[in-house]
Amino acid sequence: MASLCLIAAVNNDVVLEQNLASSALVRKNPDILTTMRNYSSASAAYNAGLDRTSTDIAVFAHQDVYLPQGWEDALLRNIAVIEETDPGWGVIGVYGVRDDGGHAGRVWSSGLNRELDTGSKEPVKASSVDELLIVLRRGSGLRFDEDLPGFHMYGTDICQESLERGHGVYVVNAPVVHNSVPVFSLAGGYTDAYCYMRRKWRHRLPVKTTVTTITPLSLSFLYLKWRIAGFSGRRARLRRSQTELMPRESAPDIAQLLGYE
Ligand SMILES: [Mn+2]
Repeated sequence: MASLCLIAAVNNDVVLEQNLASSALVRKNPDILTTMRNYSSASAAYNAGLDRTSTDIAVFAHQDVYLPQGWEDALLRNIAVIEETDPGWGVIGVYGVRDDGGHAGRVWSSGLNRELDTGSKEPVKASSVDELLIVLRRGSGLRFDEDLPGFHMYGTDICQESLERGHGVYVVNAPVVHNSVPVFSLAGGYTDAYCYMRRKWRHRLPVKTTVTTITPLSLSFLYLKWRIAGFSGRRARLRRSQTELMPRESAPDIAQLLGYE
């Protein structure tokens, strides 16, 4: 029955149960979800997940992502459209960066407290996808780079790997709820990943992610560090005021409100 599998790196069971595990797809078929715990990096967790599963389509999702009812049908329809022209595709996301640098996709972000929707209905060629959800075609032979430390930028990295090997990267219209919880900090780990990526993809710079642009200049790296410091502080203040001011909606309620299911 299952033509796809779901793989998630988990460090918070409450977040998992309230989001990814409460998706209809998982409730109907709990075996579809493989959870990876206690890995030192997202890449290590995801490769181990790949080795534990066998479906051609592997979906790597954050524990704080809720898949609306019928989401898998929307994904499979989009894959069929992509395969009409590109049967050798490598990576698909639900939100990402287009070749021209603009964003593409549709997702509810609880962290930003708004819906991101660029309005594209058809699959869009992309240069990077957001880590919230990454679809991999196993037949492409792609794997996550275990030399990339921590829990950041692995989506951008595997997209560069895919493009370098001639496998297309796309963003599709299959909206999800990203009930973002600050589980992994944007501090230390982020700059390590940034430096690794800048070294590894020297010949492809600048590389755009949905959060920042990886550039060759050290000045921009200092700027990023400064931005992240400010960003984390602002986020923490915002989150405090948000949690004080409004009750947190449940993921299924948000999906219903937005017409995702
Ligand atoms: Mn997340």
